[in-house]
Amino acid sequence: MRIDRITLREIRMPLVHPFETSFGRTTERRILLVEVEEDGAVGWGEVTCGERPFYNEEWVDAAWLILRDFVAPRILDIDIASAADVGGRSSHIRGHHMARGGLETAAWDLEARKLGLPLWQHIGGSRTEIDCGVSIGIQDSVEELLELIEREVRAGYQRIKIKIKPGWDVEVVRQVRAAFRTIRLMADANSAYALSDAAHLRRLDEFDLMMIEQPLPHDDIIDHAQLQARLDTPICLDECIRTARHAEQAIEMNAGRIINIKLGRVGGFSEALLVHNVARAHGIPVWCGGMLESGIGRAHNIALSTLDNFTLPGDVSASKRYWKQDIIDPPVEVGPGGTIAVRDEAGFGYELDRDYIDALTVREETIR
Ligand code: OSB
Ligand code: MG
Repeated sequence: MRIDRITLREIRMPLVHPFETSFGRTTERRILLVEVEEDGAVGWGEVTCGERPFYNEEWVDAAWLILRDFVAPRILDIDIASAADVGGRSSHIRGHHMARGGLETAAWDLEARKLGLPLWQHIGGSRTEIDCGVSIGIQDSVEELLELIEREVRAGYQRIKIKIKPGWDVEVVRQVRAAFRTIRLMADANSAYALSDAAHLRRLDEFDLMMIEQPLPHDDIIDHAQLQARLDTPICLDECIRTARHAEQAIEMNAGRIINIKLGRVGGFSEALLVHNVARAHGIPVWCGGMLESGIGRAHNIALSTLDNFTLPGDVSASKRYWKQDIIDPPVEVGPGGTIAVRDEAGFGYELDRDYIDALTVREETIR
């Protein structure tokens, strides 16, 4: 492939409900979209970083500059064998996986469209529907949380993830479990604890959680291994796994028993495939995480989730849980059984609502 244009666009989209994690609350998303073009054919990607450098080091303004000043010059008007080689063109850049992943995923979409293949088939996926869970943020009261869970369980979602932090953890999980005795339930701490909290976290063992996600610091695989040795509940790693090598090391050390794969966090499809394969080779199940994506990132997540080792429900859910109106058509919908059916159109499989994207755009820059 030979990409002759890269366009960066920032759109603003208010969330239907604010989303709160241990590191903060989001009410309006700033989303950086990446469009790549080759001979008139285009592909689209989404940079999945947050508005602030709190989940990882990335945020929208930094991602824009990384792409414009350091990635684009390594991609434009250069013959690249295939989308699988796009990520490697910027692997000399330290970190900034989400910025780089926005362009990498756009290149995969472009390549799939040119081949006339659905993206999920192009990456080697085999599922025709994917299993869905939801991630529910920290609420003002347990009553509100219980109501939200009730609604999502009734909608058919196959597992419920709640966010925890010190002061909103054991007693909240106890009440949720008391109200919903049989649901598949898990908790995500987004790095809010330290290894010295091990005795406290052990109290979660009595609630039959599927897993506890990323309890300890974002970059500390070693402490997670220490903690896993003291917990019955499986640890799922999110923030810690930025490369396939990290996955290998974490698995070797027994730092967790499940891996959440996010396209952005690992820099795109090529590395996500490697993480998936490493986990599969070790018998470690994976699932697809979410970053409050617009329809574009959501469509990429659906494609990723069709790989065979995505055996647990992910955080990929219906557009309407996030947006009054999504930028893709149709919006992502979840059936009563809690699944999303893949689409057979070429590329990521949805139409873009270009007029709506234009209306949401606050800045745009084209690099040739
Ligand atoms: O840790 O999985 C996370 C949202 C923002 C940042 C980090 C995370 C999340 C979610 C939401 O859990 C998943 C989603 O619904 O997109
Ligand atoms: Mg997480």
